[in-house]
Amino acid sequence: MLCSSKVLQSIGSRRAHVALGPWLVALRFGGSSPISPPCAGPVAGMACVEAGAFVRGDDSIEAATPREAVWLSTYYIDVYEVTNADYRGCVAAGACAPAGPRYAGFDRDQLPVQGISWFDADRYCQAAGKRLPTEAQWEKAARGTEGATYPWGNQPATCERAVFADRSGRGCGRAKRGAHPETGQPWPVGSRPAGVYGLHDMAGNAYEWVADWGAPSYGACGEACRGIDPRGPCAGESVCAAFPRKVVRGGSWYWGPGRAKAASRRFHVPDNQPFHHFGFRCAATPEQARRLGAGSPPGRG
Ligand SMILES: [Ca+2]
Repeated sequence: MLCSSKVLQSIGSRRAHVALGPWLVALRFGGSSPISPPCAGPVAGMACVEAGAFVRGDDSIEAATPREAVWLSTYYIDVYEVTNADYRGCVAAGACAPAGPRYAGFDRDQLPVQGISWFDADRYCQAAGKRLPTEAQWEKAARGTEGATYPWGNQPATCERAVFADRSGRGCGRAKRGAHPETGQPWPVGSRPAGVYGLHDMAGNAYEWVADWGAPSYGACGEACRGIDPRGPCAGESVCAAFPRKVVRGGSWYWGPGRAKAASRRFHVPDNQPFHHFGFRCAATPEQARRLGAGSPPGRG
């Protein structure tokens, strides 16, 4: 990929306080956008997000400031949250550590796996030939290029669109089994219509780990969170003493519509102590996607 200093300066000096129409993208990047491979072809269970700029952040959410343009290379991302059945398959194959939810009924096959650590999630994605999405990749996949509030656009969250806590209760009124039914519970993945890029449950259902360490805001993160393909503090390396928490995104069945916003951020230590019911989905580079069968002739994938 070509990452000229001119392009970096162009991105860094112009904040996106308005929508990024195609003509505006051309102006913003001076007609010299970075180069990235195109989508390599379909991969089962994944969607491809073409290279380009998107509006990241929200100036009404302190942790998500400032709102500005970020440019991402082409990547793939899972259409669904990883399920209990998926995760158990990885454990059975000896590639993942046993882990999962603690509440009654939360372990059904098609519910999103939850209650795993960031390390468990990272290990699963690697075993699948993928990787956790960067925080920026996750956000672009959740709102598209123009800075929408939710995966479906700017209309309010409803239980027809997402699994979250509304007036009917947590989990859209789907009671938890056993004690404390008011806690609610998640729904099988894909219970709600697909949003931008054809992805399900980017708002609500399971909270989702992403790759990045979490600075308290993008401003506090600085250059590591700006420009082209940002990877967050410490470039996502295995240790980051200054910012020891990872990021989870998208809200969940337990929380209200504010946390389900595409720009909302939450932080937690990667070993998941104290325990929370967090889940995840994986992403892939175009190179990984080719190894997963993208672009192969029918019958040879
Ligand atoms: Ca989710």
